[in-house]
Amino acid sequence: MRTIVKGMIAAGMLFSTTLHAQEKKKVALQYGAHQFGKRTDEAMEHWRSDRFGQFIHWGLYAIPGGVWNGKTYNYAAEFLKSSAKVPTATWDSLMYQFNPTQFDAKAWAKMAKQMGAKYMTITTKHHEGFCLWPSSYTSFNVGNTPYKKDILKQLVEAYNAEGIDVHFYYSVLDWHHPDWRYDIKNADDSIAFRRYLDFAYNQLKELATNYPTVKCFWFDGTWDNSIKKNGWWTWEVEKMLKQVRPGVIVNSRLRADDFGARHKDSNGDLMGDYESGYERRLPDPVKDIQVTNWDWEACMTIPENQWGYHREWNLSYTKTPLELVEMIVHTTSMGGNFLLNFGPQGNGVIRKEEQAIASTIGDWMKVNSEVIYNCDYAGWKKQDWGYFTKNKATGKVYMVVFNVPISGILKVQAPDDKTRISKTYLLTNSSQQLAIKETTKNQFNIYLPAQSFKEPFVIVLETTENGKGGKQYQDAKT
Ligand code: FHN
Repeated sequence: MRTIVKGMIAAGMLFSTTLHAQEKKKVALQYGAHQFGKRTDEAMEHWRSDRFGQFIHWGLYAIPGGVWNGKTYNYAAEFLKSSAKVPTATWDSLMYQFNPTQFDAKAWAKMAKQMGAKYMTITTKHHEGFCLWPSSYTSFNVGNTPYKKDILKQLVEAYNAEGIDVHFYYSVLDWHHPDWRYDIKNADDSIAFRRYLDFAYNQLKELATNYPTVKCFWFDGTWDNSIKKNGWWTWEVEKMLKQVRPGVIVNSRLRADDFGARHKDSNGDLMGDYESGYERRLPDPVKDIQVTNWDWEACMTIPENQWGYHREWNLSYTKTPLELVEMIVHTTSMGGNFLLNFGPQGNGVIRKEEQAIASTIGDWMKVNSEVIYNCDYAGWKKQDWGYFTKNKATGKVYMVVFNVPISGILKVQAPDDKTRISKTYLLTNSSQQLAIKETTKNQFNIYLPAQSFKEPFVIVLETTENGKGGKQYQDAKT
């Protein structure tokens, strides 16, 4: 008994020392995370239930489309100014060629709707600094081009009319603005950059004020030392946006803390409302389940690394519609949102290759989107045939099958002893139930009907929570 008590005291001491050490490790921060865990308000629930969005990169870079003075640059088309070393004044004069007479915001919105996108994120200003709205804070904006009209307003109206939310991408990095600095090395930098921060703050306030249906601000270009040394500003911006537009959502890329830590503060807590660091990559569906501790979004290009329009479509491998569908499902299965990018041409038309991809994705979504919207990580062990998702409202679990085993048997493992499968059927034919057999502790075989499947398909699992599974099975003693 005495030994147990001694052990307990020792364990207690160890626990309190560890706790103390952990407490001590927390750094006091003024500009770190201001909320812990997922936001649970209606606006965030809505964002989370959308799951699939369309990203649009459109700016002056769409005019040269990756080609400068007859030379094709393989790097991202929106970086052409930098890769072709174009002087700022020369690049900026592209605005006098900006006249996308074939731009039809309604056609873009219809395409997004058919594809199944629930929100659209538009580059209001990319690194080149050109603004798609008539900003009062710079003349480098669409109002001073031959086109003149407010692109942003047309997009917001057209997408909202289709029931699609609009999110604003904003690059803090600005190649056009004379006060932008990559680092603060002296007092002059400090003064100039302070002017830049005021400018960007004012533009963001202008966007939040003038486009009241905006649902999210998607920051980019915040990785330089200049911003890392001004974490206070990133917090001021987040606060201001939320004051002007209560409920508005802000991605993690905006923020830097007191010590320049980005995305996650110096204590490891996420800043902003969701993690937006997944760019052109998805989490590993087996190892990275912990990402579900906070909201997240992955953004993806169709070519390897082109966001803006590039004249050459085949510079790199371009993903197929089914690869992209798999990414949408994979992302939902891990509790994230998926943002798929499009780069419209300088004339305002979305290239035919992207239209075709969107249309094929939309065809699949039309039949199967029930496994995406309002769905989440299901808690079932990942299997080689595909992904599980779970509808948050109905509790239905979906198996989205991408790889059909030659045996025709899909293996599944219930997450616990209580969960039992009561019914399985194809999403496209609920009257056709599939045979199920429990094979060992909490593991089941599901038998596919003898038919060939031409595209990823869905099996619905209805479950009960009153099982007492597993008692009759014994693990081997080896
Ligand atoms: O440099 C940009 C790039 O052009 C594109 O906008 C992507 C989208 O996430 N963000 C930056 C790189 O992280």
